[in-house]
Amino acid sequence: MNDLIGVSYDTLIPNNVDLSSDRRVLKALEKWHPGYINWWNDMGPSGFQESLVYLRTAVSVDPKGWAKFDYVKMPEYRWGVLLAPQAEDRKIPCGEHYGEAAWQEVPGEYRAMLRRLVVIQGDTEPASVEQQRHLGKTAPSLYDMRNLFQVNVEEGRHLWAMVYLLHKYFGADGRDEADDLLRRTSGSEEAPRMLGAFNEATPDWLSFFMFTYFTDRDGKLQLESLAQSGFDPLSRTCRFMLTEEAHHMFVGETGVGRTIQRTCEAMKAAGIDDPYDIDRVRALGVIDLPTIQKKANVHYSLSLDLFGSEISSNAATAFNAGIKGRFQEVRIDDDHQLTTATYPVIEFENGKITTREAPALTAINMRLRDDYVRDASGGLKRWNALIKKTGVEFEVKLPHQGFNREIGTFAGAHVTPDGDVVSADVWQSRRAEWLPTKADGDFIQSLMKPVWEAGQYASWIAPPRIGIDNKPGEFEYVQIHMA
Ligand code: BYC
Ligand code: FE
Ligand code: FE
Repeated sequence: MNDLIGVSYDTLIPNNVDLSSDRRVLKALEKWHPGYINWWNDMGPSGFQESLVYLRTAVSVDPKGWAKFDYVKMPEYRWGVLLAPQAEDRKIPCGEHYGEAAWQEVPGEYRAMLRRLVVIQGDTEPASVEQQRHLGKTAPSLYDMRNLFQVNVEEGRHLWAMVYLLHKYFGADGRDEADDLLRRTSGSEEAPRMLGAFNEATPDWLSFFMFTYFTDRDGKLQLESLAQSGFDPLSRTCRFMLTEEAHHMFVGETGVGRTIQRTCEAMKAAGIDDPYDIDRVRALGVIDLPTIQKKANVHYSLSLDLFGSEISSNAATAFNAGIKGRFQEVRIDDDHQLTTATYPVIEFENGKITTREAPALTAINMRLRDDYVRDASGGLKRWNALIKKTGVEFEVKLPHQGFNREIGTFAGAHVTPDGDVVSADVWQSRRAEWLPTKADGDFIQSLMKPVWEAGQYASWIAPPRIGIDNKPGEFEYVQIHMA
């Protein structure tokens, strides 16, 4: 029974994949569901499970009308399985099967590779919810608290998206993988999450905004490349996830922007011109710009690690198989097989940073990371325009790609944010200029005081320019009922 907009509510799990006539998968998902709810209650937003949150729920995959806003208790959010509409006659866009019909079932020879990618993607989603679970308690406003919870429930839905694929297409080992996605935990010693950045702490709201700006953007680029997959169900689910992802990056960009705005306004009002006059700036109850830069440095460098090694046979194999494409593969004007093409790859060797042409097929990760760097630089231009408008002289910059890296050619290298190669000793002695220190963290923590009156904002952040769903400034985005 489908309603007008194509999403069916006749099972526990809203969906547009006709679950009600797919008893096997429906049963498997219904069996997985209680474990998910337990995970959400244990590892999801701490302390706010009883609160009413003004959330958007996906009720359609039509780009014009997919969302509905209403007050919801988070554990009652309708996490659904929603795929973008099937494109007619879709072809495999790259690799050795280029131009063949896209797969509707898992091609046997690529089963293991596909499963691995789906599992890695799925693993990051709950990880981010775990990383952010304590932030509600120090929300700088109800507006921000609501945005945090919106991001959290949608990351929960992204987990559902991958779990659906595992149950539907990967049989018994898919079921085991789906269970393991609820077993690993961010930061755990025994069973950590799979990728580096997802085991780091998100200790404060500035980190949350930087994470949604920089790390959710890795999500965007990875989803873009999985949206090019020749395995059509993966492509379709990623295409819909991308519509939600846009909001996460909006939360990050505007969150950092509002923080910067408030700092500059407070400096101007107090007659402070020097952004490095840190004690005086901090005494105003705002976060000094150099510390904001340091936070950007950490989150950007951790996010660059998520692209894997510049030269990768895994990535070449996935591309060649037609399992993972390049960013906007179908718009690229080439043979989509990369039989002879080369691509410039950055390399650290014998203490020097150089660039060399490598076979493009092996440089898929490098290329996606370049696309990411371009995408990530947009927000910095807008942040810097905000600063300039207030008359403060400061520019937020992306550090060099070699700075603070643990994966790829720069792992173990000592590169400054400006891109100079220095000795380990020099790097260590200047570390505190580039990355947040314990004292920086403590200072930020001291500002993280909850503000729970509608329309009020913490000292360190400017109000948003417009409300969510066009709500007025005084709107009560969260009705708090503590558990
Ligand atoms: N940490 O050939 P290599 C998101 C491993 S974020 C730990 O260099 P490959 C989200 C790698 O697994 C998007 N290990 O790399 C954001 C491999 O191990 P094995 C998540 C790492 O495979 C915010 C070995 O090193 N989705 O959605 O080409 C909130 C050599 O690998 C790391 C995806 O990532 C690391 N950083 O590329 C919520 C898409 N980097 O197999 C959600 C799926 C590499 O030798 N994943 N390794 O044991 C992929 O496409 C690829 O696996 C990667 C790595 C891009 C991650
Ligand atoms: Fe996600
Ligand atoms: Fe996200």
